[in-house]
Amino acid sequence: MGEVIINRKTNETDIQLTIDYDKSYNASIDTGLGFLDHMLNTFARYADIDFTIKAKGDLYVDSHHLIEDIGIVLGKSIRQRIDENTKIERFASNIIPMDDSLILLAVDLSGRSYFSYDVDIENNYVGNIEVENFKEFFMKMTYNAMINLHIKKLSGENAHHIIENIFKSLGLALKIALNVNDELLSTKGTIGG
Ligand SMILES: [Mn+2]
Repeated sequence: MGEVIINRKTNETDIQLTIDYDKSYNASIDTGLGFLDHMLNTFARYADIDFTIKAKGDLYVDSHHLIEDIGIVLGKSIRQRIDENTKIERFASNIIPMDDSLILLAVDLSGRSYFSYDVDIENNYVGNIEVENFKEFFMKMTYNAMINLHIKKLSGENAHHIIENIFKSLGLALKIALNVNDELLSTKGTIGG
């Protein structure tokens, strides 16, 4: 019922994602990138969803394609969930601290894509992953989910904390915004794509 399965295979990546939005937190995550596994687990924990992903990518190139494509697949999953449940809270925002980092995140599951990312991070790498790939992840997720997402770093220096805080904030916001309601919150009459 609440299960959404998205499989995507290209010459660069092979991803199988299953999310059950109606079940509580459970995670089985294997992307071949330790830090990304840690981030997806954080997201699943705070979104409070049952999250299973098995992904392989052309990591001999770098991690760009894999991270980008997981963003696409997660976005498609969110879109499918919204299309199947349009009577939802729709909006959520939070300001969450995590150690030195303070992140403002706001989301509107509107059916219209808009992505704003004001996050400067001094380090170029976190773990063995280029920091810039995470902007790509959130952008592709946003476009494929057809939602409005604003992410702004208010403060913070540690790259691990800043990025983990964003995944945590995103999970917390989506838990609220995807929450099934009894009315369609739109004067237009649709939040479909
Ligand atoms: Mn951590």
